[in-house]
This record gives sequence, C-alpha cells and structure tokens, in this order.
Amino acid sequence: MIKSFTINSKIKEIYKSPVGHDVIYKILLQMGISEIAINNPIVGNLSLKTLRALTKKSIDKSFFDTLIKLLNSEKDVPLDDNCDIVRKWWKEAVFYQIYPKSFMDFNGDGIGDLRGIISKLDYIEDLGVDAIWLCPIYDSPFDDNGYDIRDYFKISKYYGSMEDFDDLLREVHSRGIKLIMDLVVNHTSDEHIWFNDAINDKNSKYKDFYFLQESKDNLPPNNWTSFFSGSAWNYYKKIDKWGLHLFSKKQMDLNWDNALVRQEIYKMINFWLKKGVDGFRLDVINYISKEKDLPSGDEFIGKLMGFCGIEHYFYGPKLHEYLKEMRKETFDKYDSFSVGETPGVGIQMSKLLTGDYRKELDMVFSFDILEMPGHARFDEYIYDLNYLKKYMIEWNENYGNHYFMSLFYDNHDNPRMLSKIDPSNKYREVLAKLLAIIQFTVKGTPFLFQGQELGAVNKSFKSIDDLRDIESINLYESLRKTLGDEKAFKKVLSGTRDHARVPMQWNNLENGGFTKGVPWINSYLDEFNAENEQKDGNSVLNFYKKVISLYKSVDAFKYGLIEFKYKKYKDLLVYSRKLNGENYFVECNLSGKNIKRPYGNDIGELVLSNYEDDDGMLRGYEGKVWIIR
Ligand code: ISL
Ligand code: CA
Repeated sequence: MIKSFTINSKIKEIYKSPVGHDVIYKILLQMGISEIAINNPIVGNLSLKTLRALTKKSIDKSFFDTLIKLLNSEKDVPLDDNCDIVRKWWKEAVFYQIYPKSFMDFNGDGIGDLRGIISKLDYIEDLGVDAIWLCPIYDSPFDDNGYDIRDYFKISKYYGSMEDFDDLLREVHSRGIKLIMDLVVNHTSDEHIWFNDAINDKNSKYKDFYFLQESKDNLPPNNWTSFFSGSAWNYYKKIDKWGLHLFSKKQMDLNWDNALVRQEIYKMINFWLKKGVDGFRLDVINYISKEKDLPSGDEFIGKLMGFCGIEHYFYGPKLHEYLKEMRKETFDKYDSFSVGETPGVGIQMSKLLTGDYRKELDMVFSFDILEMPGHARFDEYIYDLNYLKKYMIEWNENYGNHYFMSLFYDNHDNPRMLSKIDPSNKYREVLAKLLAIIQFTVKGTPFLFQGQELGAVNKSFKSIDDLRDIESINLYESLRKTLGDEKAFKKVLSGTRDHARVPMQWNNLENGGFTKGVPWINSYLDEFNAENEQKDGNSVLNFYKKVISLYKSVDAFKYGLIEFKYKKYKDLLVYSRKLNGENYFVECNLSGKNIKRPYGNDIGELVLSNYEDDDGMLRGYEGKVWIIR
C-alpha cells in the first residue's frame, strides 16, 4: 500500500508510485525533457510545495490539488516478482486489424463490407494471421466511421446483415482464426434510442444514462475540450441542459456511474460473446470513469496535453472497479480476451490495468511509441528509430511476466509509421522489412494494421476535400481561422487519420481492385499492391510471411528471455531471445548509414535478413536474425 501524498511530498517519492511515475513521465515526454532530470538529486528532492512556488506564474494551485488527488486515488503497487510466464493464445497470436470501410467492397457501393472481408479470408490466412480485430461494424450514422454506435445489436446496412456476420464468424473460425470485435462503450451516437429518449422525454428512464447538466450564464458546465476540436458540450434547448461529448458532437459520453448503464452494456457484451466472438478491443476504455461533479481542467495541463480536462477522466476514480465488474459479468464467463485502448496511460498504470492477478484487462495499447518526445501527431518531424529502441528497452526491461505488451506501429487513427521515419519513401521496402523483424522478435503480441504487410505509406491528399475524417475536418476548420487555409491543411495533412483509412490495394485494376464503384475516399493508388507483391519473392508481403512463420515456429520469440546489448550504441538495436536452449541474436541498423559491428562479423548461422547478402557491416536499415549454436 502507498502512503498518502501531500503538498510536502518530494518528486522522488512521487515518482516511485505508479500514478506518479506515469504522470511525471508523460509530462516530461510531452515537453521533450529526458526523464534523467528526475534522477537529479536537486529535482528529486523538490517538494510539490516548492515546485508550486517556483511555477506559480504558469501553473495554478488547482493543478497541484488535482495531482495529489490523482496520486492518492491509487493505493495499489504493481507486482514485479519474476514469476513464470503463463502461456495464453493471445500472447503468441498474430493479430490483424481490419478497418471494414476500406478493406474490400463486395456489392460495388464504394464502401467496404462483410462479404468483401469473407472474400479475402484466404489472403489473411495465407499471411499467417491467428486473430482478426474488426473495427466497429454496428449500425451507425458514420459520423466517426462507426465509433458512434446507434444500435449495438444491429450490423450497419453499409456492411451487411447479421446473417453476413454469422457467415463471416463461421468462415473465420473454420480457418482456425479468432475474431475480436471493437467495443465502443465510453459513448454512443446521439441517434441511439437511449439518447433520443433522454432528450425528448422528461421522465425518460435513460435521462441519467448520459452527462446532461444544467448550467448558468449560457456557458458549458466546465472547460473540457473535445478531442475533435471545440468544447466537449452540446446545448439542448428542449431540456435546457448541456450534454458531454469527449469526441464528436454526435458521440455522447455514457454515465458509467449509473448501474443501469453498466447492466445494459454487460447484456450487450454477453450477446456477442454468446454468438462466439473471441474477445474485444475496448475503445478509450480508461475514459469511462469521470471525476465526480466533472471539475474544470487545469489550463497548463490542457495546453500541454492539447485537451483540457483530461486529468479528470483518463484514469478515473472507479476505473478499476468497473473493469473488474465488467470482466466478472462478461469476459470471464466465456474465457474471452480483452485489450484496452488506453490513451495517456503509462507503463505502471498499464500494469494495474492488465496484471494477470488484477482480473481487469488482459492487455492495453499504450500510445507512447507513436510519437517522439516533444512531438504530437500533427507535428511534421522525422521519427528517429533510436526512440523506438529506447521505448522497447524501457518496456521490455520493466514489464514483468504478470503483464504482456501489445506491439503495433500502425492503426486506423495514425499516419503510417514508414512515412514518419522516411517521408521520401527512399527506404520503403528495406525499412518495412526491418520494422517487421523488430515487431516479430521483441517480446510482445504483434498487431498488424491492414496494408502494413504491403509496406503502405501516407497519401499525398491534395486538399481538405480529399479528407473524410471528422477529427481532421474539425481541426482544419478551427486552424484555418488563425493559420489560413493552406497552412491549416498542411498541418492537418501531417497527422490525418485518413492516411491509414484509404482502401486496401489488391491488384492493378481500377481503384486497386477495392471496388467496382466510386470509393468513399480517394485512394491515390501506389505502384505496389497485394497481387504484384504476391508474385515478387522479394516483396514486403513475402517478407512478412517469412518473418511471421519464423515467429510462429520459434517459442523463444514468444516467451523467451530478451536481453538488449550495446544499449548506448547509437543507431544500433541488438538483443538476444533465449528459451530452452534456443538462442537467437537480432541486430538492426536504425539509420540509413553503414554501421561497423562492435561485436565483429562472426556471429552464428543466418536465419533471416532484409538484405540479400552480408558484406561485413550493417547497411542502411539492415536487419538480421541469427541462430547461435
Ligand atoms: O490518440 C488519440 C488521442 O490521444 C486520438 O487519436 C484517438 O481519437 C484516441 O486514441 C481515441 O481513439 C478511439 O476513440 C475515438 C475514435 O475516433 C477512434 O477511431 C478510436 O480508435 C472515439 O471513439
Ligand atoms: Ca459495399
């Protein structure tokens, strides 16, 4: 148990607590300051009181009150004993994320659909995939492409029918592949029957399903901002109340403190589990517990994080309670897998959310890998793989056997990792293969996002009219007032989620074979696609097949001890994976320049490389896997 923190607590004590570690780590990350600063005795011995006095011009008192409250809200300390690892299917599975709207269109309306996915299951099986994560397919007005659910029990008519879903699930299972669904329960669409009823019927039994609050002087109840620009509140004249939406104006936050909400959600989860789905990816699941009375956010934190109020809901007071209850009422009844999407949560909080002894989630997606320190998604900068090295070492060396990492580069919310590192595409193929070597040989569960196996890169969208993502369009509208149209579009282009949402490219036919109709978004076709990569023995796709089959045939890459070597050697990532006598050695050049091996050239038996030959040093982005006999 952790003792209570006060304004007199010292930074070094705070940093030892799970919440304190992650909050301080995150603030330093956002500011681009190395966490070495914390080890400086002068800094470590600073009390919050002194810090408050030193920063009173930029940080007001409320921040320190909030921080102390947050620190004292978490009494548990993660277990870090070196227990044996418990083997689970989801610790050794290759996951493949499908964004249904852009995967494959079967009925020619320009929108991907379930029958389109069924037609591509052989391709997915051939790649070596063990589990599919399917982004939302439920009935939705598509304000946020399905993350605004109108009916949890109905398949969107754009994607097909419930029979089509049953066919898909049967076809997936018949191939020995598992299916996990996207569970969006932090909010519903404003067109959901619960919300409609709450707004239109004064005595509605759903009126406490949402955050509908009175407010005075025609102002929102607090200063929280939405992730999609603007205030996080809508005003409803009919009931003279304000409704909370952390995301789009049509995505209304559910009030998880209402037991009736939780009961309805658990009923829905069990409906899908009874149908045989194998688990869920839980959308922004760490946001579900909001601080009582929704206090206004600290302006300094708001500026630093880009969103005001986040400190009051990213790790709320009842988060663990609700996750334990959810697991007991649903997942554990079907031995179902759960991975939480948890923006803002660091390594220590991740342990308290996923420890096998905690009975909450099995795994989380942590986002600290996605952007370099001091940078945010809409910044234009070159991603240095030495940061990825630092991240992998940090997590692999501190995430014990009670926990298991998810490993991903791309998803439907981010630009392509390849383009962050090399926007020129000069190293596209060799870099894509290097990233594959790292993702399938460090310790953790690999999650591929559709197109990553082809070496997909960002798109050169020409104007805001090319974009479809509500987040991008809202951001453009708010930026253009100050930056003007051109600069606003340039800023949005660097981070738009649409880079990842353009249709898959299957062959050389029109629209890359994605649709015979007009695609819902212009895909700006690349010269590569699945068909021509299938035929090319040296393609990224065929390399992914090789590295996936290596990963699946070698236990050491799933459960083996990982040891990093030459950690201080810039541009070089080297580690071994050992288990039951198997000993593999992985070496990666994280730069485009040649590197001399500090350990000499006599290593062992070469198993896999992204270069045809070996010329006595590591060339640009060269990666090699060796067996040490
Ligand atoms: O990372 C982010 C904020 O820190 C955002 O890119 C992202 O919106 C956030 O991670 C939440 O994403 C999830 O919830 C959103 C939906 O738009 C995203 O597609 C989904 O992945 C609201 O449901
Ligand atoms: Ca379609």
